[in-house]
Amino acid sequence: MPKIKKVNLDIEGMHCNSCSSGIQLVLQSTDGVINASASYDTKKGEVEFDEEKTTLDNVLKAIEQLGYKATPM
Ligand SMILES: [Cu+2]
Repeated sequence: MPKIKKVNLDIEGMHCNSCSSGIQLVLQSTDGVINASASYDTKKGEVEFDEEKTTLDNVLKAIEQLGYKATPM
């Protein structure tokens, strides 16, 4: 049974719309992530993931590897 968790994020370091789409694409292709969105306008994101397959820490690290800083709200 998947254990779905939804987390809102504050994302620092985005400077245009391609930053937010890049984050979105990488998160969506991350194993265990069901749905992800990021917005340059609001500097926020939302990620839905399966806790059986990944962790919030992994999601935050994936964003960090792209050069941004995400903080759960
Ligand atoms: Cu950018």
